[in-house]
Order: sequence, then C-alpha cells, then structure tokens
Amino acid sequence: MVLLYRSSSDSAILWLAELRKHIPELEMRVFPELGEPRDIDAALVWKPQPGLLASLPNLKMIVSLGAGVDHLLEDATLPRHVPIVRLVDPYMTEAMSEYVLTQVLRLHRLDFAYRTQQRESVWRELPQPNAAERRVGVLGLGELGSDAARKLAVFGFKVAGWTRRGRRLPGIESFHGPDGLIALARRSDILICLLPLTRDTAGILDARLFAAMPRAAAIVNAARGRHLVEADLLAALESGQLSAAVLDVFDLEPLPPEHPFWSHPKIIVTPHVAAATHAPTAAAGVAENLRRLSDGRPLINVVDLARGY
Ligand code: NDP
Ligand code: OXD
Repeated sequence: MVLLYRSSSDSAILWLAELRKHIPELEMRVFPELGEPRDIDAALVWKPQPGLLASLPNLKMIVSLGAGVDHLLEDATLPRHVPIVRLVDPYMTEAMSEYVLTQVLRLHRLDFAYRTQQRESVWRELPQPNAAERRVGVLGLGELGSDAARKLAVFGFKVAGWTRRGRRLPGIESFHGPDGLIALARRSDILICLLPLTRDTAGILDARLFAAMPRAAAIVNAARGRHLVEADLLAALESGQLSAAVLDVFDLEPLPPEHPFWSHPKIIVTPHVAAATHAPTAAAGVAENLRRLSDGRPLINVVDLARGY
C-alpha cells in the first residue's frame, strides 16, 4: 500500500509516525516527491492542486485531511470514480463543540456588551435572560452539529436543528427544507452554521436569512467562509438586525489584513481553529480505511458525491 501525502498545513512527519503506529509497513510519499505515479494506491490530502489526483492512474481511495471535502470537489478534474472518505474523529467533534459552547456562552452572557462597557469604564448591569429563554439554531446536525446541539441542550438552551432529511434528535426541535430554514431562523436568537459547503448551502447566511431572525440576533459560522455573504453580514450589523457575529472561516484565508472584519466591533474573528485536524487522534480512522482498502472491505465515512458531502 503506497500512500501519497499532500498538505501545506499538516505535518507529513507527524502523520507518518501516527499512521505507522497502526500500519508499521506503510509506505508514504510526500508531495511533490511522489516517485512513479502508478505506484500510488491512496492519497491523504488537503487542498491538493487541481489535476494532482487525476494524474494518479491507480488511485483507489482519496482521504480528505479534514471533515469537509469542498476542497476536493471543486477540482474539475477530480477522478469521480475514486471513493472519497473524510475525517471523522471524536476528538475533532469535541473540539468543535467546545468552540460552539464557548461562542454561544460568550453571546448569551453579553460578553460583547460588557467588553465595550469595560473599555469605557462603565459599570452597568444588563438584563440577562436564562439559557432556557435563549433559542439557539444549528444549521447541520451531522457529526459536528449533532454533538454541539446536544451539549447546548445540556446547558439548558432551547435548541433546534436544520438538516436536509429532517434528522431528529431527542430534545432538539427539527426543521428541514427551504421553509424549515426560515422557520428555524425566526426562532433563533443565536444561529450556528455547521453545514458542509455544497451547491445548496453556499451563501446560505445571507440578507434573507438575517431578516427572518429576531432583531439583534447573532450568528456563529464555523463551517466555511462561502456560507456567508459578507456584504449582507456587514449591512445586518450596521442596521442592528444582527448584534454580533463570530467567524472562524472566511472566503479568503488567511483573512487579508485590510479586511473590515478584523476591526469590526461586533465581529469576533478566529483563524479557522474551531476543530483543527489532529493526527494523533485522526490517524486511527485513516488507518482503518487503509486496512479496509487493502483487504477489499467496504470503506467508512465515504462521501456521497451526488449530494456533495
Ligand atoms: P456531516 O456531513 O456529518 O453533516 C452535515 C450536516 O449538514 C447533516 O446534518 C446534513 O443533513 C446537513 N446538510 C447538508 N446539506 C444540507 C442542506 N442542503 N440542507 C439542510 N441540511 C443540510 O458534516 P460534519 O458535521 O462532519 O461537518 C460539517 C462541516 O463543518 C464540514 O463540512 C466543514 O466544512 C466544517 N468544519 C469546520 C471546521 C473548522 O475548524 N472550522 C472543522 C471541521 C469541519 P442530513 O443529516 O439530512 O444529511
Ligand atoms: C475541516 C476543517 O474540514 O478543518 O476539517 O475545516
């Protein structure tokens, strides 16, 4: 089994060490030193250059070095007969839930307002709703969204989720479809985006959605930058329709220094860190799929190319 590794953000040495704990005989080639392209059986990649995967004639499995696969599907030359599997790592899921809880608690406990008051040396108590009075909406109840939604519910928030197929979770109100999206927005004081980026979800965080939300609602986008229409967010914050936004992901990453989000008083920016890929925990799932491929057994966490996630 020969694995090609290509990523500019993760460490090849670390991945090789972690994968060899599971498959000691694994041969890994690190892009651009791929040797004979015919030798490559599988590719472990993050944002590979378009055409790279198509240049591997015996490729049998593509492994995304992240939970999202939009970085692969946008390659027009992608060999669509080769299965794509993605990272599903319980530790990544926990990390995302930590991020979501941190940001929701920050918004719920009026942290933005108190930070402004502190800058101005103002001692003023603001009306504080209980968690049970705070309605949180989660777009996407997959591996990440379902865990975050459950944990938010444990904190006492009134949680609802929106999915394609109307997924139901105990204690979480369920919405689906275009009408369901607006209905969810109407009852969401805080809206979290944990959707995959697909044809259907690009630009979903837009003026129409913000207008449906209660006045002075807030959003958290930890999915992909292209879910958000940036100009619509700025307009909604300016008009007071939205009171705050927490953004981990951006259309252009790194976010350019001159971008208005950096200095906006109602926006918190984090540098795509909500749930980083972590080789020591993610390697087990990758190794499992490499073993399955080599034994001819069905792969796990396979992406459905037709639906795009
Ligand atoms: P999953 O594939 O497990 O879940 C996707 C969820 O989105 C499902 O509930 C699915 O609905 C729902 N969904 C997809 N399309 C639609 C649609 N058109 N309408 C309504 N619901 C839809 O993904 P994960 O939870 O593992 O990851 C979600 C995303 O989070 C990733 O794609 C990635 O972009 C992002 N991410 C960001 C990270 C960060 O650090 N910021 C880290 C990791 C991931 P259904 O259940 O009906 O299929
Ligand atoms: C991912 C990410 O998709 O880190 O895993 O964004």
